[in-house]
Amino acid sequence: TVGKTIKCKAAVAWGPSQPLSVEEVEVAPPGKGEIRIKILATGVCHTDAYTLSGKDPEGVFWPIILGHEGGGIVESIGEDVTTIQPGDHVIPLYIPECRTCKFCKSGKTNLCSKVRATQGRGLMPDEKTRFTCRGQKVYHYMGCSTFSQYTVSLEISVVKINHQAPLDKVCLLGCGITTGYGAAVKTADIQPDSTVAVFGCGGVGLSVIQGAVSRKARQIFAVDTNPRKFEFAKKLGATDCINPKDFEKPIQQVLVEKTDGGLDYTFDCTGNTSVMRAALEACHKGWGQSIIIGVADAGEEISTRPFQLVTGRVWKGSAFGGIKGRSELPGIVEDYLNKKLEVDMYITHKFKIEDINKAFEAMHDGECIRSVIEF
Ligand code: NAD
Ligand code: AHE
Ligand code: ZN
Repeated sequence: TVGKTIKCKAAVAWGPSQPLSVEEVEVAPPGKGEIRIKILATGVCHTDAYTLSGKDPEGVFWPIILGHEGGGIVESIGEDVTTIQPGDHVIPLYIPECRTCKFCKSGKTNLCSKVRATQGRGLMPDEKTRFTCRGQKVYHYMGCSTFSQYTVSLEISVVKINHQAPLDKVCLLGCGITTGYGAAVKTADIQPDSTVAVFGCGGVGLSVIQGAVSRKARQIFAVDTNPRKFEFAKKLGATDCINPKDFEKPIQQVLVEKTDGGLDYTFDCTGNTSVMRAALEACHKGWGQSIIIGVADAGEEISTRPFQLVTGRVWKGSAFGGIKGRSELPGIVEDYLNKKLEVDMYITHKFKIEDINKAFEAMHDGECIRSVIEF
């Protein structure tokens, strides 16, 4: 198949809020600096549902192949690719790591800018796409498009991982788990003996809890409006579980009262801007830090009294947990293999690609942490 177009199955999104349609697509061979990957498994992240809903101001191109939480094996490589070989096990990265752009060289951020502009428009750097379906061009998503049996990514947008790691599990490290875990240990840099509140205990929030436990936080509040999430939160180390619906008072007030003035660290893992405000205001005066991870709908804005910041609370954000994919993700895969990081428990549902719409339904019904799709 090297150098030839591959025909395979993919779940194509033809328009906003329409069910995905599983059909045959053509995947062009990898160009210069590109690799073609056989995707074996992919998670479904809340952000896939967000873009499918049409509420992502950036995600306005159809048809598109969604998915950004995948694991696969390199089928072939394009010209000038030097660090990846056919047969390598890889995780596609929606934040690449080129090591040459201003952002990569700054040492201050994981937000590589090398191909961000074209990636945000669903295109490869040559302004073209590598997917065709029914004679029509199909757009890429976040540089990954893992809802296809074969996909094309850039060399800078994949990380080679230990081939002993089961791809149907570590695919989840391609987004949700790494995002939450990194936000706790890297963006917030949680210190021992501190207090933490995690708003939203889906795949991302549960991973913040894991990060807080690894940093030896003293008290970890799991906050969710769906109490079915608490069983998972407790298993992963939450010390207190709180449902805001059980209280008349605003949740920030409840938490401030329970913690002698507020928390050292809080995290929004919901994407709801009112929750973001509550998380900031639940922070301790003088030093509390609130990290925004959730992705808000187009047009939404955050607000609080500036006095909240004047008096020492800090508002921050985190993308992919601040993790540099090529440099740091292999170590997180090793943490999983050495049983320092829980992944298996997140997989509450498994589907074949033909049933991928059921994974989106499961996400909305609240019983699900992560679905893994296999081809
Ligand atoms: P999820 O849907 O699995 O989990 C969200 C959780 O929030 C659910 O348990 C839900 O019950 C809870 N929730 C909803 N409203 C709430 C409220 N008012 N108060 C308390 N809890 C509430 O989603 P996920 O996959 O874990 O992703 C979480 C968010 O993070 C999404 O917005 C997603 O788009 C975003 N995300 C961001 C990044 C990043 O890099 N910044 C990466 C992955 C996901
Ligand atoms: N396109 C949206 C924002 C989407 C967003 O915030 N994406 C996160 C990753 S979510 C993964 O589940 C991210 O990494 N952002 C950094 C980046 O460069 O996109 C919008 O509002 O325009
Ligand atoms: Zn995601």
